[in-house]
Amino acid sequence: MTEKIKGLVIQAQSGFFTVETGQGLIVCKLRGRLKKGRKLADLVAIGDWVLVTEQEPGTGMIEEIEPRQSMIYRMAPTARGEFQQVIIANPDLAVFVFAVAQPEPRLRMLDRFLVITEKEGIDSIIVVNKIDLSGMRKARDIFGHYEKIGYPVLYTSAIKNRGIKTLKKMLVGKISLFAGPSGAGKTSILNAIQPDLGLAVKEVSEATKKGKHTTVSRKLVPLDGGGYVADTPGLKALDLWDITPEEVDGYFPEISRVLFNCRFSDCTHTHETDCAVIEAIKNNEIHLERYRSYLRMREVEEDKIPWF
Ligand SMILES: Nc1nc2c(ncn2[C@@H]2O[C@H](COP(=O)(O)OP(=O)(O)O)[C@@H](O)[C@H]2O)c(=O)[nH]1
Ligand SMILES: [Mg+2]
Ligand SMILES: [Zn+2]
Repeated sequence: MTEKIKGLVIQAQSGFFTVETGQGLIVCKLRGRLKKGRKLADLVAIGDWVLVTEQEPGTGMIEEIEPRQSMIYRMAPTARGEFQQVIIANPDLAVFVFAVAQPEPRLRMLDRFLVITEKEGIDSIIVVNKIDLSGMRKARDIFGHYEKIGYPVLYTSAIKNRGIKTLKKMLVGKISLFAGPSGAGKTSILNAIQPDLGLAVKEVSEATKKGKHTTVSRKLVPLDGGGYVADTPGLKALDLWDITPEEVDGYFPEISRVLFNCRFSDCTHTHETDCAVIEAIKNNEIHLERYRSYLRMREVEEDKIPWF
């Protein structure tokens, strides 16, 4: 019997998967028996750990797929129903890049990203870029409350090369995903970390251009010091949304921390007296802007809040 070799899927394109193993790169197809049954999700994606057998040198077959710890996916409508496209499996870190100005930061977008990673249990860090335009004080005024929630916040300037070394260290040995609005400086930051890295990585962005329906290749771009940055072309942040209003509570850490103290178990955290969430807002333990994002995700209209 041919020996099974463990490896990491670092590229996926039209049914071919490049697997990095201790014995080099092996370009694999998926063993037919793995494809049996109703297929409503990508069976293999970049970031998956697999067992492969080598056929010819450098080519082989994926025989087994290890269980996934987490993933970033989008639901794509097809004739046979919603298909779960896996953008990346098992990312270690999501890096959300926002500019302190130019463009003005949209915290609603950041909060949506954070809810997605909370749902999947993926560690997140917030990179606040272009501090050369604002100074630290203004940057902290806008983003400081995220540190209190527990998210690492890193203040950078790609242009002045500030904070880049610290960020680079945080990426070593990890599989990281970069996301953020267009113009925030993702490409510039990646280029500052490693020459041409920004060119190699097309980010998850809030691009407004209509996506072209071409077959995309997804890959992990290697970092010099070990680790990878995920290249996830053509994906819009809004595509990732698959969260119902009912589950939102659990994905705001600072809200889920206090809501057990509400007097009634069916508290809606909007108008009730003795609501622990409202109490925490009044005590500055929950930031009002976070609460606004929370309301929006729960599809509660702000003018329904009597104490606003
Ligand atoms: N002032 C300032 N401008 C920056 C900084 N980082 C990037 N930029 C500029 O912001 C614009 C968008 O940067 P880019 O890296 O393409 O953003 P991306 O769309 O997120 O990849 C470019 O004109 C950059 O030169 C920064 O730290 N400070
Ligand atoms: Mg870019
Ligand atoms: Zn409540």
